[in-house]
Amino acid sequence: MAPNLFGTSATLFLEATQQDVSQNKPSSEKSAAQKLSPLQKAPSANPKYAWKIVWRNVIAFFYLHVGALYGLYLLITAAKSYTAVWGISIAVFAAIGVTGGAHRLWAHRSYKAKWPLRVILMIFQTMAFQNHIYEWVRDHRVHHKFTDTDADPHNAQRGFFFSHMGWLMVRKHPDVISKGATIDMSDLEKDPVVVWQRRLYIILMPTLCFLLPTWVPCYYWNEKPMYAWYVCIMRYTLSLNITWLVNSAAHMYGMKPYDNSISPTDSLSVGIGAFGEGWHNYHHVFPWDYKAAELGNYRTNFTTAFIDMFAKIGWAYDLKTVATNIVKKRAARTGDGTRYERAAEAHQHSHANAIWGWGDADMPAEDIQKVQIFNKGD
Ligand code: ST9
Ligand code: ZN
Ligand code: ZN
Repeated sequence: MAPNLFGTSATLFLEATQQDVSQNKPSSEKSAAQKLSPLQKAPSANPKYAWKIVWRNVIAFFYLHVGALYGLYLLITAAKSYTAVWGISIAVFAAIGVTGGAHRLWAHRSYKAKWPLRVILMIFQTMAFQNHIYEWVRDHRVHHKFTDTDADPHNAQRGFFFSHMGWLMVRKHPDVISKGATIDMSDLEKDPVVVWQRRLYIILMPTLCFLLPTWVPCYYWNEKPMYAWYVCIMRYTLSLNITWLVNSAAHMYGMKPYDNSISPTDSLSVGIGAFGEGWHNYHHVFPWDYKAAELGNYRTNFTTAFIDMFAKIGWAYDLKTVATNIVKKRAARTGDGTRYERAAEAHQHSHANAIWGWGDADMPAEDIQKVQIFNKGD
């Protein structure tokens, strides 16, 4: 099931086929098409590829952003302070569900979690409505494996807007689907928590992301339903935009200390806003590190603090990280020299297969042998 905004199929709604981005077009026509279409900066390798706008999503995102502005206005002028505290709490839980759950646990397998923690993370991730775990992970693994190509669902080579939110308003490039089919998802298919969430997502998601967050302020402190609703819309839209910055800003602005040949960057501001997910150059090079950063600095990495806290009671275990000498060696070979000095014979390109995380068949043997594992469980 694809949990699109209003159901499993977008075909029920009005769609518009836009310009063909065929490389066979004359160059004058091609540059005109590029000017018209910010989504089409990078020409497709597939001459048949034409992009289709999913108007249902365009309208939904328009409503969310206008509603979010109104929610902000109500929050400042009229809503009760409890409503604000409640909104912030939901946003924090939902963020942890994405970062600690969908991202570091399920997508990258950078640690393991006992079932009670997996259930908590699944509930939190459902509150975030960023698609169910299975779909989120599939898109994210494809993003890591085929970064900066047409098979990358939010390919940053197609511009800021596309990688930020435009990718959710058009049909996927066929390469995403064909190359995505090569990604191993068997671990998620075996996890009952993931399977159960996927099956019930159509009920769980609206309840946990919209209905409950709106109902609680009305019932417990007599908030006006309209205020509670628009504050809920604001919380959701803001959380989406902060998440999307990891795909847009953290693929464009910042340093590349570990691999200079890929678009992901290390970005302090995204790191703080996105609960520790802004160390994106490091993360793309070492996606199996549970800290998603070289340094486990809690000030910019609240998610690491959360995982460490659950490691103390044994619910999070097999926390994987990368030895400093491996990090240094890689940075010297392919980094931009901003954190570690580049070796004299440093390469311009990494020559390394991109990998999606722990368990990817292309993981270098040295990285597997030299992995550091904390709080060993099984
Ligand atoms: C959202 C996700 O916002 C955000 C993800 C961000 C990730 C960031 C990661 C960074 C780290 C984490 C940072 C967190 C920070 C948090 C801080 C918070 C304060 N492989 O998709 P469909 C196949 S979601 C293989 O419909 P279309 C598959 O067979 C926002 N196969 O494609 C599939 O069928 P099924 C809310 C694939 O028709 C079939 O194709 N959600 C793959 O082109 C159809 O798939 C929305 O807005 C693949 N990768 O439609 C929903 N993909 O699923 C928006 C597809 O049954 N989405 N297949 O197996 C849609 O409406 C549609 O997906 C579409 C494309 C229109 C975009
Ligand atoms: Zn990742
Ligand atoms: Zn990325």
